[in-house]
This record gives sequence, structure tokens and C-alpha cells, in this order.
Amino acid sequence: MPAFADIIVSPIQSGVLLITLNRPQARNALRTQLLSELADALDQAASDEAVRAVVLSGGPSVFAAGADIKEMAELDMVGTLTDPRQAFRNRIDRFPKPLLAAVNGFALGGGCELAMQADIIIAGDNARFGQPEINLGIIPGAGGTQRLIRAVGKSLAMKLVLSGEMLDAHAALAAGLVAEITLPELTIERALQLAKVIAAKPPLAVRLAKEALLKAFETSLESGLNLERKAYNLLAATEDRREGIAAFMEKRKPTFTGR
Ligand code: CO8
Repeated sequence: MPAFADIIVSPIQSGVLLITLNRPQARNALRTQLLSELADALDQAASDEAVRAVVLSGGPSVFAAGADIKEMAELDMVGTLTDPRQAFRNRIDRFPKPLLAAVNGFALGGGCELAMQADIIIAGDNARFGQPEINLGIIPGAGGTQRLIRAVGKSLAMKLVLSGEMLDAHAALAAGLVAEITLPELTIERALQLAKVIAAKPPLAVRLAKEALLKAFETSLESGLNLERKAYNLLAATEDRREGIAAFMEKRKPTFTGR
């Protein structure tokens, strides 16, 4: 991996890559450069067979305080329309492997939206999620109106987006925005541990499961079930399916190769 300025990419461990947002002095505000580096790192992780899952963290005390407001202030409407950040966000969306967010502290605005781009959120009990854009005279622009409502339902999403109020970790867990909460000092470790469990599963099945699950947000039940069935059938042709079933019969641990 090339050296990055705004993120730290740790060496792969047991198939898991840890990416840490690294602008603590700006509360990890998501300036263009940071998003560009993150998209590049994920593109590289997507094509590296050794990477089977990625954990995205903001470090011990903050996940991300949103778009970089200082950078945003420079943009007029044309600047906003031609803003390259959307393309970086789209590349993050297309990451095909499991992406876990380890969230400590604030995940606000674009930071909350970034956490919601992950497949699974593990939060420290000090985490606070929010879409405070309304306080700046704008609305969420990177998925906050669409993903939040799918994650927590209409009433709570409306409350958060229209009032700018924050959701604490316990409320986020109760609402289904996060999968687990833990002590803040254990958030990254727990996310890595879960990522390693996923990384040991058959990669093709993991990939198709992610694709099928995400499709549920975008399609009718009938076509979603159709896609699920096709993905299921495809996996019947894999060596990993043979290995998984053989290992069960032989009462041993399977070794999956992604073939
Ligand atoms: N952008 C730029 N700088 C920031 C940001 C930010 N979002 N957040 C914090 N900083 C900077 C502060 O300016 C300060 O810098 P300096 O030391 O130079 O004055 C430094 O970080 C520390 O900030 P605080 O002193 O405020 O730190 P606190 O720990 O007291 O508070 C908070 C942390 C609560 C996170 C607070 O900083 C805050 O409220 N930040 C703004 C949160 C916000 O409004 N986020 C929404 C931004 S808008 C957005 O995300 C729209 C997304 C649209 C995406 C479209 C993509 C195409």
C-alpha cells in the first residue's frame, strides 16, 4: 500500500485490514483528500486476495465529525455539483467485501453516513450518532436521509435529521443502527475479532451474502428472492461448498480457499 496522509492502513492480520482515519486535530473531518485516500485503499483491498474483510476506525476517541466544514464553506452550487467527494463515496459503496465500522465518540453528518456505508457497526458505549446538517442550513448529502431511515425507521430518522439531535450508543443499539456496543477501549479489538471470524468463512459465499442482503434495500421481495436463489445456486459450483460439507461430515474444521 502507498503511504497515505489522512488514513493509516495497518498490515493485514488473519485476512483483516484495519484502516484508521487520521485527522484527530480536525475530529477526522472528511476532507476530499481523506475520502480519496479511503476510496483508493478500499479499491486496493478489493483486488487483494489476502484481504477478506476491512475494519474502518476513527481511533480511540472520535469516528468522524462529518464533512470538512471549512472545505465545504468554499463551495458554491457549481462547486457542490462538481464535488469529487460523491464519486469517492460511490467507490466506497461498491467495496464488495465485508466492511465493519468501529465507532468511538462522534459519528456526525458525513461521519454517520460513512459508518452507515459499512456493513456492520460496532460502537463504543461513548459513541454518538447524528445528522446535524440542519444546523448548517443544509441536509445530509451522502446517504443520511436514505440509509438512516432504512436502519432505524421513519419516526426516529425524521427526529434525528429534522432536529439535528444525537443518538447515544444504547439508543443506536436499540434502534438497530449498530450491531453491538462495547467498552470504548475494546471497540476496535471487538470489530477486528468479528472481522476475523468473517474472514475465515468462504469468501465467495460471504461476498454473495453481502450482495444479496444489500439488494433487499433496493428491490421487490420477488426479485430479491430470485437474486438470492441464483446466488445460492452459483455457490453449488464452488470448491468451498464441497469443503464445507465434507468438513462437516468428517467432523473437522473446514479450510476455505475462495475457489
Ligand atoms: N469540519 C472541519 N473541522 C472540524 C469539524 C468539521 N466537521 N468538526 C470539528 N472540526 C475542527 C474544529 O474546527 C476544531 O478545529 P480548531 O482546533 O482549528 O478550531 C477541531 O476540529 C476541534 O473541534 P472542537 O473544538 O469543536 O471539538 P469538540 O471535541 O469540542 O467537539 C464536535 C466535537 C461535537 C464533533 C464538534 O467539533 C462539531 O460539532 N463539529 C461539527 C459537526 C457537524 O456539524 N458535522 C456535520 C458537517 S456537514 C456534513 O457532514 C455534510 C455531509 C455532506 C456530504 C456530501 C458528500 C458529497
